[in-house]
Amino acid sequence: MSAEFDLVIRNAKVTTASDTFMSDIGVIGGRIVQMGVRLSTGAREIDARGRTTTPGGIDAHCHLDQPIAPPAKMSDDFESGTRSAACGGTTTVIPFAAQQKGGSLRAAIDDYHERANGRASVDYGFHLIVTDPTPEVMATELPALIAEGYSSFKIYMTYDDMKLNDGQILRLLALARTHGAMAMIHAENTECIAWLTESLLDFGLTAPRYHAASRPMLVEREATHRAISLAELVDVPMLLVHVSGREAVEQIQWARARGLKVLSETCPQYLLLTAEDLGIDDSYEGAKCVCSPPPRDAASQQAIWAALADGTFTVFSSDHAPFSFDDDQGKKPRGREVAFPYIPNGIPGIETRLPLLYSEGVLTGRISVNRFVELTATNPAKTYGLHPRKGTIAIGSDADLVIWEERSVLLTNSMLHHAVDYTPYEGRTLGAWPAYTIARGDVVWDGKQFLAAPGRGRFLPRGLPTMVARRPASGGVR
Ligand code: DUC
Ligand code: ZN
Ligand code: ZN
Repeated sequence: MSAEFDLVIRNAKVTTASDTFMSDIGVIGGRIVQMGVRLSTGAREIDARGRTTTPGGIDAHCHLDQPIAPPAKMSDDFESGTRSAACGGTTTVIPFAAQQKGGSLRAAIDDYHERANGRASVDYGFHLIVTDPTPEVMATELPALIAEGYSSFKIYMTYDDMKLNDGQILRLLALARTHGAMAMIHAENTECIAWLTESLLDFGLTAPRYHAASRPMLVEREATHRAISLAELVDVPMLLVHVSGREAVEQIQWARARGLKVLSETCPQYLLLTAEDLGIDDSYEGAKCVCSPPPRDAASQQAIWAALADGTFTVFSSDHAPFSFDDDQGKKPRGREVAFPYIPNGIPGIETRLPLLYSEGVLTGRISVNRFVELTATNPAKTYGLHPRKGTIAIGSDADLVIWEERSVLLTNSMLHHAVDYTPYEGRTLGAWPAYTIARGDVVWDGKQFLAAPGRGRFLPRGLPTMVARRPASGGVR
């Protein structure tokens, strides 16, 4: 008798954002077609043995093979980056196609498709980064790209080659409102950073640890408040990315208390690292943890944990920005130890995001396993127009699943699958790792080996965000 299903997962403790229950999961053609007990046979069967089974993770903020100014170059392309994602339980990634100043958004998208096509092993969508909102971009390109499935774009308030002024941001927020897109904002006050950087360099303070001193919490707090105010003026939901500290959290909670639809994201580095990881002396090792915003202090870590637990944060992403340490295209540009403003910003984390949060959040009782699912899969899917195809375990959804093994794991870079030469979490003991990662019904990680071929991942044109209700747009700016 031939099997009814391509794959049956038996005895799964199915865990969604709202429920936990025992079930078998039947998969045909990469989709979940049946759930219940004692399902009929599958061509392949996996016994989950009562282990927690969550939706595959969605990493809605990661950088892969993103072109940047030489000599820096990202270590991970779509092949190594999505391999690493799969081995850590992530089955969908949404990296960024960045417009070059003077270039078109369409050119950025075309270039990025070329980089991903044939290389990705898990499904992927693209956010846009708008760096040059020309009349053509605003009137034609961006509305067309939103309709084609690029339904979110990032706005930078800092970085010389990316930053937009308040007027440009207002116009982009109005465009997001009209077309139903999600604006993502990197909130740091660029003038404060420039002045502090200049002052530190004038005093000869160049070590990696001064990166944190050049971007104190106030810098993020001010820009967060300004971004909230601009979105309030336009009356549009928006999402603040990589929120790092207590003062930014307070701004978000203040906005929510006023009824504003402010969504927010945080990342593992703000739970687990502090500014001290950038160095307590002038050692260059601290370059490994140079990212923006920088990790803060213990009080901020507590505030970020509390905001993860109480519902303040919407999504939990890696902000994987893969620059190797001992590499002249990475943290040592042209082979040199450089002053902090010249260290490429970002840390790796696409593979460790889910195991770290499961271990440090769920297993310690700081968050429930259902909240874990909400933050890492369901809310990212709703926020970026992928739900219910992605982000949940339900009949009709893609069979993107993680079966968790709760066991002690000593984390070392040698066990990871990215192309970066370090992890900032080297030597930590975790309490869980995926026993299986299943992507559209394919076992891509079996707890020991990566099993997918480059190119199995498909591009995902995304719908409009459904995370928050919106007022119908009344023809643009009010
Ligand atoms: N900060 C960003 O805004 N993006 C990439 C990495 C980083 O540190
Ligand atoms: Zn950013
Ligand atoms: Zn980023």
